[in-house]
Amino acid sequence: MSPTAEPASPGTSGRTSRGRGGRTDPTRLWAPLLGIASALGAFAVAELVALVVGSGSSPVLVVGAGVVDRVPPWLKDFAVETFGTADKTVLLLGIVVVLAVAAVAAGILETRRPPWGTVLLVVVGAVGVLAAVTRPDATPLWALPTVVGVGVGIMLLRTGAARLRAWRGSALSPVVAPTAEPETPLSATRRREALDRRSFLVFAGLTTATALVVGGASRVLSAGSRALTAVRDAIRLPAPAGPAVVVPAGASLDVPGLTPYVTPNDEFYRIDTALRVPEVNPDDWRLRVVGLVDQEVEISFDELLALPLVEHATTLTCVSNQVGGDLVGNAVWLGYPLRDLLARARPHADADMVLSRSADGWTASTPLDVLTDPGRESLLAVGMNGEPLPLAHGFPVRMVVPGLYGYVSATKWVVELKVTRFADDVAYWSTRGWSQRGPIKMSSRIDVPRSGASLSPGADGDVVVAGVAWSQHRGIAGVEVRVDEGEWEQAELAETVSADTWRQWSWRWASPEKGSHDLAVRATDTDGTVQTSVKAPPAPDGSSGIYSIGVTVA
Ligand SMILES: Nc1nc2c(c(=O)[nH]1)N[C@H]1C(S)=C(S)[C@@H](COP(=O)(O)O)O[C@H]1N2
Ligand SMILES: [Mo]
Repeated sequence: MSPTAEPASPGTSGRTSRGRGGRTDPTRLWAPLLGIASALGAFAVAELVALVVGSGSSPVLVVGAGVVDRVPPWLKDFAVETFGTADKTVLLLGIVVVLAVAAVAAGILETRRPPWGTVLLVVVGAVGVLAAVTRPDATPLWALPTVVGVGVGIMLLRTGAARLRAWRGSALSPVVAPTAEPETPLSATRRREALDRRSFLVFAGLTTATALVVGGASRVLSAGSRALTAVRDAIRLPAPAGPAVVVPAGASLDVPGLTPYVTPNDEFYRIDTALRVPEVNPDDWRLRVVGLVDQEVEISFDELLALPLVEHATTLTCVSNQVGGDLVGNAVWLGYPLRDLLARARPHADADMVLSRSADGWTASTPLDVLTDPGRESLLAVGMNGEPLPLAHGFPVRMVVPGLYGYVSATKWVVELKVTRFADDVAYWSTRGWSQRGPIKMSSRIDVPRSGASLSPGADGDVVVAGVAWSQHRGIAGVEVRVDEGEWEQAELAETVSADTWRQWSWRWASPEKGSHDLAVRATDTDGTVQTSVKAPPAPDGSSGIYSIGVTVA
């Protein structure tokens, strides 16, 4: 046993004698809690200030957004793959945990070693300010919520720490000469301790209560999205000027568990860098076409709705989708052809790209010739499956381009189109290791049966295998299924409304043998190209490879 473990050391014996009567050091419990209470106060005030400064300037959100922007491709892949659409919640939780640890540390430091708690808060505040002012859509004012919040937090922390130290002093002060003048010194000490304790606890309690009330109130007041939802609900979209999309019954096979041909809006995958859905009021919305053009164009939402709109079904796909993954969805979009809008602006001959920008500063680079192609319905979309765009899918206006991954084409909350050149401008994900151009790779997926399923063949002894396949803009011409190392066998294709959507397929597996089997699928497009078996990860330009699952026939 080490010598310092003996109760003979000065520190230990001193504390033992002072701790008589059950009195212990109150800072052990209360210093960390003081840190948390001060942090709550800081955040409540920051949220309140953020209300005035503007949505998006709230400290946790700007720090989160800063983290999102600095995430390397492999980590983005990992997060999307592991947490799916919950990746944002996980990130925000992570930030809250880090902040809570910092708050506890600040409470302990400021109580024990002032002013190190203050120093810690200043450092955390500096990070927050930096994150805020470097947001692409930030004004210098965005520093204000963090500055005011941290200022208030430091005040609370210092005041609380001083009171806590006073309480500690009286709680641990030695009881002098218990034999002389019985009762008096002891009760005097206790009275002082009680006063100090009360002074601290009232302060800490008031701080916490006020923080919760103020924080809660700012949250309620910031629920502007409710107001925006009402605005969205009141919008009546015009009918398309051209033919409406009519989905034939034959596009949807009657196989339970098969992905529907048209994805309902509330089941449509959502991918974007926005931690809080940007709130763009259609009354304030403007789209500007700028850059290498003869004529800059600006258009309002009402002007857009008054133009002849077309309806077109397009299947969106995320470049982060793994082979067999579900970051893909099909919708009927209503919008104005981008080629018509660009024609008004008259792009210069040396331009080859359109850099589209969203209200929250995100960008995508789309080849100009894809957008001006008379044979391709690239839309400035306002409607999705017969409704105004949902807030999370780009309300009030987004881009939809058949055949390109979303990260280079599908800008939500779009506010600017800059006609430019690939040599001169690089978009958001392309500065983070992803390819500048992103045509969608042909792919196919088995939805039924599920991977790992244990199957009992139907009355006829057969098993139905079904799924979807896509090769946007070229279109799917065939799908084949293979059992184990057998031959590729032709599946049946459902109907489709255009080459820009996926197609359902099904295949009847006749009298499968009992035991474990692998099922694989591959597609062929209308050019006769067969889906590659070469495996590629999502980064830098989309996954490839053959999807296969294991099943057991009982
Ligand atoms: N403003 C903005 N638009 C964006 C993105 C984004 O991060 N911000 N992500 C893009 C990506 S990567 C994809 S795959 C599609 C997804 O569109 P969805 O969420 O409507 O499915 O949106 C694109 N548009
Ligand atoms: Mo994406």
